[in-house]
Amino acid sequence: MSPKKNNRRTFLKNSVTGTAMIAMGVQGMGFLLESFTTSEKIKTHSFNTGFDQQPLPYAYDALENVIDATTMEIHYSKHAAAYSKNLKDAASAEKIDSNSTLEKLFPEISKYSMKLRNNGGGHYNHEMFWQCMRPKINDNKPEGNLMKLIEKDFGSFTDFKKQFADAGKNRFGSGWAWLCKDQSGSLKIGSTSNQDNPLMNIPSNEINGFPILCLDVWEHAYYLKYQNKRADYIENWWNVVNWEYVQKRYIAV
Ligand code: MN3
Repeated sequence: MSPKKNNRRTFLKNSVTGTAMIAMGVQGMGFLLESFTTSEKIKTHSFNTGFDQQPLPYAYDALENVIDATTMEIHYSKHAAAYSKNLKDAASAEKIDSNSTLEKLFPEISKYSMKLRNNGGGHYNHEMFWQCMRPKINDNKPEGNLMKLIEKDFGSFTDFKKQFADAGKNRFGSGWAWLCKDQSGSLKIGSTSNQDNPLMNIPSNEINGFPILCLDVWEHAYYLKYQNKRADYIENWWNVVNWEYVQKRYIAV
């Protein structure tokens, strides 16, 4: 068995254990969380994602000069809203508890329909994507421990940005670029196609782990302002990354 396959199996096995722990309830289980691996903690962290859209954390025009207001409005109120609605339809048809979370479903998503996979991913990825951004800040970059981790795993912040941007640029067709935390706490970069994400148990996934930063590289995310120039969109996007949020996600798992 290849190391990659082995990692995936370990990830899935641990995810199932984590689900069982959730069923027991999180209250008063702090002493047990200490021994959790990353994927097990995913089930208990504070970023659990339900099926409804949360309010956009800023106005449609808050990211202007990087992402225009019209793109934001269509993206949030049409594209992302449709994923949420279709996810709820699929969950209802497949008799999934409406109080369940996507973090519980993704490690076993392959046993459900493509409608649930596409719309579950579409909803989760966008809910995370909105939080990963904030109004533009000059000289925007991570601080403290997160910057140290990035420098340890990628050499420098510049090298990290290049590798992440390449993941987005080289994703053929529609998909997402990701920065993930793996079970050892290391950072990894990869991309997924369509609305798949690194929490899903999909054999074709090139990256598994807990996502802490994501970038939508579907054309609907940038075409009005950037047309075919995906690289320019990514280059500009660094100015609006919410590094505090990324760090919170890293700490949560
Ligand atoms: Mn999108």
